[in-house]
Amino acid sequence: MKTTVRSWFCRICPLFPAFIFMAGAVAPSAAMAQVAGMPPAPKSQDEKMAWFREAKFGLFIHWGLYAIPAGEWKGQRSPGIGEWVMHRMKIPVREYEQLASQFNPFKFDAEEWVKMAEDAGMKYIVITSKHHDGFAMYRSKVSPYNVFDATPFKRDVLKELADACAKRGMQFGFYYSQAQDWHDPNGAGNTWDFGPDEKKDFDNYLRAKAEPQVTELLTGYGPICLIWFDTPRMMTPERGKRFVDIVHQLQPATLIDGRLGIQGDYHSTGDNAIPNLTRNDDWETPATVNHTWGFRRDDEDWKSPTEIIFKLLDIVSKGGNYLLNVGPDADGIIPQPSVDNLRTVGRWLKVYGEAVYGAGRSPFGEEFGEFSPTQKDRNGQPLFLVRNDWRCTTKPGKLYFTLFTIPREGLDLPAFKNPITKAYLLGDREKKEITIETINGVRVARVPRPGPHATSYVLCLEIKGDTVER
Ligand code: FHN
Repeated sequence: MKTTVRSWFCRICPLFPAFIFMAGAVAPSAAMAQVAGMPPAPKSQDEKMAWFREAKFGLFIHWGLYAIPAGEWKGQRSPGIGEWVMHRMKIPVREYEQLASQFNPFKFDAEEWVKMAEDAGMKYIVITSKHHDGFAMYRSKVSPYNVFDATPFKRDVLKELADACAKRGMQFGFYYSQAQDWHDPNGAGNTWDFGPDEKKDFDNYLRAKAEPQVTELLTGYGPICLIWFDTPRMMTPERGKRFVDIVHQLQPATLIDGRLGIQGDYHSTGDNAIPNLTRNDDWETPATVNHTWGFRRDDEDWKSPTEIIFKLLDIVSKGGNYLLNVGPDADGIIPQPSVDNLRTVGRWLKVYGEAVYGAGRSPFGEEFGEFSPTQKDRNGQPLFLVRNDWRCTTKPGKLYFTLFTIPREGLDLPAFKNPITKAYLLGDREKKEITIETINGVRVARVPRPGPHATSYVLCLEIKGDTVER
């Protein structure tokens, strides 16, 4: 007969409940000090955000026990996103936690994952340290329900990734589900085992598990570039502030995303949601490379490299970052089609990355499209008619037009007053001058296709003056 993680742990550790209680001992206190060797407190919000504004493109990884059922439970297809299988199928904790005894991803290679992100041109990695199912993907002293203590794998996945990231100079951050925890009787979300959320002692869960685990994550894994909290159910400002205090005290340079339930360092959009127009704050779109976050065996609808490049430029030109997810399988393999597509994007970025990394918003806006005066979207709001011919990003004295359709008759440049001093294609070593003609007051760039297979490429205009005058 299979044993549950909890019963197994109770057998080898009869003091289990006391152990959980004592876990509070690692909860942060007022006396908690910044961890030695961590980056110093930034002097300003601009300094704090600098790496994020430069990075633009990050890798999200959803990995956990849910990679084993991979979208199916007892022969039945579980609809929706893979990591929600426990919730969708109302799997009792006692059954779900047995997955831990099967988790043995012998093909997991932290260096290979980090190298893949690097090849894709991604500048930071954010991985699920604990998703809603409550299972920690690292060696946690707070709860034995973790990848080291509860699986035959017995390796600290996050430590291996943290080391590989440190070695390769990759920024590393954690996703942490602070509110939903379907394994904990007082965590939000599991109503089938533990009854309605309103009746739970949510603060007990926060103090005994979530806060101490976030403390562990910020003390044992080197500098953490950001913490990605999610689904802030039952998170009051007071509860949110307790997490902010932990982060600020332990690693003041660590960013907090926009889903804690209290103001973070930047805005997180909805899943896969790209705003129609420019936003002036710091923001990030979390997005899937197919339709799920955690691995599903039946989801092979991969976004093409061209789609990914368009979304990346769309986001950067509106002032945001693109956090693109992969869902490794139960062996520790990132599905090959997603790897192939991401590497193709990386090859594109090797040539055209100047238009992306550290690039500023479009000074125009008309290229995004416009609201239809008559048509409505499915929410009854005016329909936004998207244009996708080109996107524009900027650096002082430079405009980058990434073109997604090849205008045979030349690209009509949007109106701006600055004289153009140089025009060339990025990636052209000779910087061959592109002809700009003025026709009826419109400047037209005669852009040649740089190669027979080019689907998107970048026209760089050097202009007089650092900023665009319209
Ligand atoms: O419920 C989660 C979901 O599983 C996934 O982690 C995404 C990523 O943005 N966040 C929540 C839904 O918005």
